[in-house]
Amino acid sequence: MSHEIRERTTDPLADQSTLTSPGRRGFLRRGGAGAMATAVAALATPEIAAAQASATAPATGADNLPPNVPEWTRSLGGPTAVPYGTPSKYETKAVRSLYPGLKEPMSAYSTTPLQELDGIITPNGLHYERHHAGVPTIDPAQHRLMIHGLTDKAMIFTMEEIRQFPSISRIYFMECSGNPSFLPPYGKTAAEVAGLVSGASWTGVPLRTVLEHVGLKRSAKWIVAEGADGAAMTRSIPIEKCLDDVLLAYSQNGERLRPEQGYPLRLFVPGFEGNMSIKWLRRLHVTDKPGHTREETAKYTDLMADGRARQFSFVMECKSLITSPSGTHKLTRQGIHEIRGIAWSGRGKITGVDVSIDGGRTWKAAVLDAPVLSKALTSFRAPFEWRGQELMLMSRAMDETGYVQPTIEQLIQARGKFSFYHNNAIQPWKVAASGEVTNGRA
Ligand SMILES: Nc1nc2c(c(=O)[nH]1)N[C@H]1C(S)=C(S)[C@@H](COP(=O)(O)O)O[C@H]1N2
Ligand SMILES: [Mo]
Repeated sequence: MSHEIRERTTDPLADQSTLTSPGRRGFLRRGGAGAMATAVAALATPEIAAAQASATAPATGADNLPPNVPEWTRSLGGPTAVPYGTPSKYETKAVRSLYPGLKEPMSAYSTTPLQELDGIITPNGLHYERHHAGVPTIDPAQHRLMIHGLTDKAMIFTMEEIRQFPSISRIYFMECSGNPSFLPPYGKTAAEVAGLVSGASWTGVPLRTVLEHVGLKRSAKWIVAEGADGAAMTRSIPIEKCLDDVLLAYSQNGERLRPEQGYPLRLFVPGFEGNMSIKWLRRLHVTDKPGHTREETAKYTDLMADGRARQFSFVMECKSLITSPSGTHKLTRQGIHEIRGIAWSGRGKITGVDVSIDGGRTWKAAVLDAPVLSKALTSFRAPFEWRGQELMLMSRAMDETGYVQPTIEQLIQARGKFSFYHNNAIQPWKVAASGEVTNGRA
């Protein structure tokens, strides 16, 4: 519709630009909005009327379509300074939902609605969640971080003391290692397929700074981190990583952590599987060996084809996902469209993403949007043409180590059929002749 109007520059409706120019307010005040609407309606042509009828807006909303002046332009808006802003009430699809198959919300996952979002930052209310025992309500004044073990001194910090250390902000992705599981049912939407990944700007104190403050003994090789939730989730992190880029994070996208993300303090372990970023962090035990906790023995190990389990598979390997068009989307016209998606690697920067529309027979390079940051989501885009034929859309990412995202067949070949975590396989989306998009793996 907007396309139609732009082409018709000789049409009287080209004057419509006056409707949106800043000067219109004055006009409205002088002539009155009603008079304006009538004047413009008189310019309507049969072509425009037909285009309006075919527009997707509901019939009842037709009064708000050009050439009329919509009702919201003819009235005063809502109040200013709502204490905390929320998205438009029309954005009903941009919400988290329980991971498919899960019914109870305590030891559960919820997914980021990737197919509704753009760019590399996930809004805080939509960051994916994974809780082993629900979300605790923690009074920051009563929260403490204890550091002990192979340190020169054992120390307990208040939140204020932690925030007084020099801080940094970094944009990173976080992904659950169970994203997605190898097992059916395969999801319908991008969120159901791989919505346990999000991106945010995290602010906090480099763990290294605080470790230098307490002093590490030479024998310190691991740090066992423990959460204050009912699960007391506990994981061991190698000391080299702790001294590299691990954060004691207290803010996310500029505001304090959300309770779901670990308020008031979480560990953030860039590029490693999400379960190591212990939320509601209360204790760091510096040791000379890993804790071999429940979360690194019974859980979060990868059963291999020979029956042995791979332990401490920390890094989230390079991966990409087409978010648009993706499952449940629909192409409504033939012509040029755009593949959009996100790519990420726990080993560093994304160096390229290839896309295919013919199920992997031919590939071409997508454009990466700036910024391309290490261990962060990276946006990619690629145009493609749709002439009503069936397509199989795919993307495959590469990172700065030269690693290329595998197919599911390659992954199963390397790891056998019994692995549950660390599935970074290429995800296909099928476009039907009707334009409807569904999971190509279903
Ligand atoms: N204390 C605690 N930390 C935790 C968890 C938990 O249940 N309790 N879940 C872990 C898992 S499995 C993941 S994937 C990430 C999820 O972080 P998010 O909910 O902020 O996305 O937190 C990790 N840290
Ligand atoms: Mo996880």
